Amino acid sequence: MSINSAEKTFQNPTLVRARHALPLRNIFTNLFPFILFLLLTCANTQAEDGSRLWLRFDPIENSPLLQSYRQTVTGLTVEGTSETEKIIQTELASALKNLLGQNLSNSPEGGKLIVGTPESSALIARLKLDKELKRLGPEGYVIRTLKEKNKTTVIASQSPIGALYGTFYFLRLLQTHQPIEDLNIVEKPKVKLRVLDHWDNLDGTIERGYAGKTLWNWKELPGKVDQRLKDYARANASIGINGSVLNNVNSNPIFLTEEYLHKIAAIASVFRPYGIKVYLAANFAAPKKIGGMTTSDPLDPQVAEWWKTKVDEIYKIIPDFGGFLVKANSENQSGPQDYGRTHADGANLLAKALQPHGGIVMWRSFVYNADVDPDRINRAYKEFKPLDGKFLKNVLIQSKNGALDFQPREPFSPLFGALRKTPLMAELQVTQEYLGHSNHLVYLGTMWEEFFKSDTYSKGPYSTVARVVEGKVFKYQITGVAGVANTGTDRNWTGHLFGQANWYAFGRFAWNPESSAKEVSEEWTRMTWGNDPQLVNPIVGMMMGSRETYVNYVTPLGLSGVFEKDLHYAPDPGMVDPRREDWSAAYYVRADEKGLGFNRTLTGSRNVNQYHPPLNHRFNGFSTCPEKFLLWFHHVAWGQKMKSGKPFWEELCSRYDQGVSEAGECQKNWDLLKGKVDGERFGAVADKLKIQVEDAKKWRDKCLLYFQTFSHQPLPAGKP
Ligand code: GCV
Repeated sequence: MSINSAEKTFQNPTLVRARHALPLRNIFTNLFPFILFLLLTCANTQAEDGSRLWLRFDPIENSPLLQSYRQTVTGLTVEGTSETEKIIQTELASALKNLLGQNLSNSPEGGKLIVGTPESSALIARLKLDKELKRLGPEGYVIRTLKEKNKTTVIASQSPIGALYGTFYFLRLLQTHQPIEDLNIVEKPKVKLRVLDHWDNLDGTIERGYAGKTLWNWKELPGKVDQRLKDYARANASIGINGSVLNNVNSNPIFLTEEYLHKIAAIASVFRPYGIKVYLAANFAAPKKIGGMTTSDPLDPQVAEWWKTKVDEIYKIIPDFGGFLVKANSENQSGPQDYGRTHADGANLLAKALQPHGGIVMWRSFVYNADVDPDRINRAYKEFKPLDGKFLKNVLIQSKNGALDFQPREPFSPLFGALRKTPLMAELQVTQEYLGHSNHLVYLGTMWEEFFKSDTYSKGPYSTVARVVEGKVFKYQITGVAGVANTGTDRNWTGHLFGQANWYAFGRFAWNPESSAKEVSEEWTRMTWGNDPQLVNPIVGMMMGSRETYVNYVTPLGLSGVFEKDLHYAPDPGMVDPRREDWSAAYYVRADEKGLGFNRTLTGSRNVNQYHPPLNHRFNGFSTCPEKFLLWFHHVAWGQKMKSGKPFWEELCSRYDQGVSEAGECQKNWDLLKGKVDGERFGAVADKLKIQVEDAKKWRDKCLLYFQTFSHQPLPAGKP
């Protein structure tokens, strides 16, 4: 029941006057505070389904902080009439009303918070920020307190999109209770393309999606556009994401037909004012499949003509179309190799068609044809390294963070640092295919920080993956970070409420790959759960440890590939897939009487040699290889003495155990927050943690019992 309808019931004159006038009035007076309390709690709880994400803007309690915010923001001037500038106006006015309880309508002159561009705002033009703003580019911005102008705060950018990004930054300061009275913030993204890849299918399902169905309602589009698309675009803009690939890389060519292009155009027009371009995953066989041609050979002039005509048509319908993402010659997707051509031939075919329109190609390096090398993880490097420099300027090679497939822990793919003349774009997986789907609480910020901080040594020390991706090591002209999205139609968007943190962190890391996972988790926690240190500290603690905990009970010490067939949720370390050897868990785990792990040293598959010195030596040596990657690079004997002094078997058992007990700790820590967060969200997370703790035990028990059939060693006391 809402407060309003409750009031109406109490004030109903017939009810009050007719039979019980006096007694009722007394009861009402005595019980009023209690009833009001109940109603408020109820109203609050009902709203807490997680749908507001980190953009909650709950009122800041009366405090010196609130007073100082109110004094700093006494008026608002947002100039310009573009769609984006209108969004800035409504966003600011409504956020400030909610946060500060101030109604600040947009005043044309002299507000104490001024937002805009030199073009749209005479006030900003007068500040002569042009040079500085130009250096920051269209997406960069400054937020500055002008001392000489009565402490006015200015959010300025070259373009309205930059001003929108600056607006969300400013609001984040308020949401996270930071001081705002003396600001001098200068920001620009370190990466140009910050793209979410949706593996969404035509039938509404999402490959590896665990939060409901696709947000794109193909049946209703273009006539009806769901309001949630606007909410999605807004959330992305708030974290700087500027592109969405709408369909699965296992792609259906139907998305390239005129009928679908009009549907996509309708989505693009909702995304546009939020600075988001749409991209499509292109099916390489489209000329044959939908074009009525007899071949899709990239060197056939008629095929080239078909793509040119198709791309021209796309730009007529969607003038700011971003370009194509392509999965070719991988997992049954067709590609240039079907015609004896190279990946460069294929990518350049599309790049040529897109180039006059400013479009780009993101060509995936996720290939692992068995005839290239017996070790799956050697294959992509072997295929792409010789092609370096053979791609057109508007092509990026998009590589997953690791050489295998989004495992809970992998060393960085050796392709990072191997391509000097071709921009390498990082592909991260936000959806938790191998990380407990939407059941396990695993914060991925720490995984991405580890990845981006890894030194590739490709141009001497300090050639980190982050700097490679940012184009600083090899001076790439265009740069990008992609993330496989975890969004869907679930009310809370991501299935698990903590999955939202991964969406948020993806945006922050794509904007700045040198971000700190801890800072990002703290920002998100404050905005999502509240600023009380009694909430922030334990939640950040849970998040920061969560990925290591998961690694411990799933793939400790550098294990990989231990998952059940197809679903990739539960353990099945002995699984042999009759379809392909390299889809089998047993292929990766390599358990035998001697020990466990994949020998990729110089006596094995020689994968270590794909890394620059000194990493190749470091990974090759047993004592120099970091323990977290041990089983990735080495086949380790059961009795091998480990750094802890324990034999390997005991160490392995204790890592699994540690994972289980850490998952239990996480659950206990959450339980301590009961009553400190709203009941609905508390319960939703508690339910998921229950599943996680049970799953952790299953992982430990199933894996250790399987490994024991080879090690023939006893399990630690108290184990299955
Ligand atoms: C979209 C893995 C996943 C597939 C995915 C593929 C890819 O194999 O299991 O679902 O396909 O990676 O990234 O192309």
